[in-house]
Amino acid sequence: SGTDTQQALDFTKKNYAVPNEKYFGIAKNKNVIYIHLESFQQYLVNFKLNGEEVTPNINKFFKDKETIAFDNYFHQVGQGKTSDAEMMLENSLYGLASGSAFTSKGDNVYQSQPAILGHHGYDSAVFHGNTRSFWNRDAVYKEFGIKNFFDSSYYDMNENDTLNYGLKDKPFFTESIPMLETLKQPFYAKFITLSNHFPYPISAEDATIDGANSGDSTVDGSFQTARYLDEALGQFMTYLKKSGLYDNSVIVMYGDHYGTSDNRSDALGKVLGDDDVTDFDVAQLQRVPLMIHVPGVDGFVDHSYGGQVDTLPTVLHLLGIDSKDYLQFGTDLLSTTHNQTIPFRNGNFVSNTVSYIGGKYYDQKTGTVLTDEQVTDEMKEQHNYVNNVLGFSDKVLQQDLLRFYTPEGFTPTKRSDYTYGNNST
Ligand code: GP9
Ligand code: MN
Repeated sequence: SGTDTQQALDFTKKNYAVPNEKYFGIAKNKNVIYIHLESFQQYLVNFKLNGEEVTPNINKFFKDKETIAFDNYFHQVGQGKTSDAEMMLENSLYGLASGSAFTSKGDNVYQSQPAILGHHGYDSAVFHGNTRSFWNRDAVYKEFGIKNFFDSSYYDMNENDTLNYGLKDKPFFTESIPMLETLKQPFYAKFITLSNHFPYPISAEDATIDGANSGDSTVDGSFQTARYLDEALGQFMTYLKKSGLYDNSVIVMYGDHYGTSDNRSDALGKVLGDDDVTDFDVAQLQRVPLMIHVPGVDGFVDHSYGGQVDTLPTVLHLLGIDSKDYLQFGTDLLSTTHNQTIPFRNGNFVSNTVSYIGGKYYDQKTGTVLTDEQVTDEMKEQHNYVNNVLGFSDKVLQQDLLRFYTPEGFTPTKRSDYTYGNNST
């Protein structure tokens, strides 16, 4: 109801973090390019396998003099995996406790990034080499205000160029370029990669490095598919630089979620040199990359704790759009009052001082379990915040609360304005 909406709004208003003056609006009117790194975790960044970097191009982007990179940024997905990551990045709302909100809440009202940017004169497109109905994207993207959805019907899906969930990343980027060039600037564009996905199959021809040696073929192969993704990206980066888009766009690269599930952590631990992967370690492994390239900015590695829900307010503020009037649960990572308590979807959390995992509090620096006496009021407050924020976010999705609130200057998205799919072939 309207009252529930007001309570959720009051909660987000109280949590709102004011933009950092140093960064607010420095990327005004620039294009925004998101690159969704499938199943890509932070441990891959700068990781060497057999003495060689696995992802040299991503490492280069991480260190770029104009990149603000985060090394304590966590995925927060639940069962909705990729779709949960997209939900969080486009709306700064959490996914649901079970299932995928894309599937069950695909008809809700949203005030998403592509629609917000649309009101600021942006064109928009998502590129993805799988069929558009996967994760119910063809329905929910319309509610998000995404003008163009280039799904597999726009690509050459020949046998050689496809594997696992769809188009391989190299032909994907190559074929996307002419479609990207049809967009009007400034644009929002999101590229959702596919090749680095469980169970990590790869052809002999595409495998340009040896796999790892843990004995778990999915863990071992994932280093080869990560390299393939990296090479595809390297080619795309070359294009972005040559075309001038690199200097005219905010480029956001992020990992969507874990690539290795908890029950394979021991195999992964073998490769990473950790022979006793504890519950605490598994939680720490949920770090994924977030790298934001901003033309002209003095780049650095930011060690603040953050999560996927924090991405949207951060990017909006870089573009000079205040998130204040939107119902968003994350806070700007670059704000001096950014909230560093990062909820996971199951109610666990991590933060710069303490982690809460499976009913136990851990000292974040040492990883040791805290005794009851050592658990401070502040930690309990963090725990409280986690329960509240997840509860409010669930209410927004379950009761479709954005129906009852329209931010000033925002026009509700109309599904009938959008048609997807290429019927010309
Ligand atoms: C499918 C792709 C994978 O189109 O985005 O989704 P996931 O299995 O990672 O949730
Ligand atoms: Mn995914």
